[in-house]
Amino acid sequence: MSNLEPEITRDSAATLNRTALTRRLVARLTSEEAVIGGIGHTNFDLWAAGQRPQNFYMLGSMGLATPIALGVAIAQPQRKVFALDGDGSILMQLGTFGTVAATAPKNLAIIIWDNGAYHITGAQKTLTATCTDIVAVARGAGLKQAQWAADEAHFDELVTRALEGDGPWLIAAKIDQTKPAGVTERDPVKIRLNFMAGIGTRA
Ligand SMILES: Cc1ncc(C[n+]2csc(CCOP(=O)(O)OP(=O)(O)O)c2C)c(N)n1
Repeated sequence: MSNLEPEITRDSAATLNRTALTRRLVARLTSEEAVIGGIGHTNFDLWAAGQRPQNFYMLGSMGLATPIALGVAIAQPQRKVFALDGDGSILMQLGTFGTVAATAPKNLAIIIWDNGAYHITGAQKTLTATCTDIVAVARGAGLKQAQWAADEAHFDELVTRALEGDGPWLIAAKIDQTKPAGVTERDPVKIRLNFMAGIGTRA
């Protein structure tokens, strides 16, 4: 991160679209990077962006994408790992930021889709819609390479840094409340077995 870069805040960041950004991210993955999709809309869009054996789709529990991704990143340090999560979900697991910072896996990137709402359960407002800045929280927890995406091009730039440079990284994107482009097939056993095969822990 350059010191000359203008500081981007949640307020100054453009409002982007999760479906579009997820597709942009997935299109960049050429080295069997693992992607852990958090509950709900986040993993629905990951599913809709094209299923990959290295994708894990978390069903049911909020805030577990990052802890799962951390485990994968530690177990397989040669593999880049992305965790995708909604703001409501990560707000339930803020301790995770400190754990990631303390563990400091170079191969881990966390992406937070911040729509300021628990959208899937009725768009109740989350704290980020009022006062909480996820990037500031992450930095305070020790994740120094945490940044808002100013716009789509900047999101791509931050993904490039995560793919090419040493992490841990956190990219926060302010997003709109458009519904996701698909729905994940609800078969947890199949998801687990596919993922294990995808990351080479099962034949
Ligand atoms: C521990 C727990 N509490 C509540 C729920 C119900 N629930 C499922 S998804 C969700 C909202 C998720 O919000 P966010 O992560 O911001 O994603 P969005 O729906 O906005 O895409 C809630 C409250 C749950 N699954 N698990």
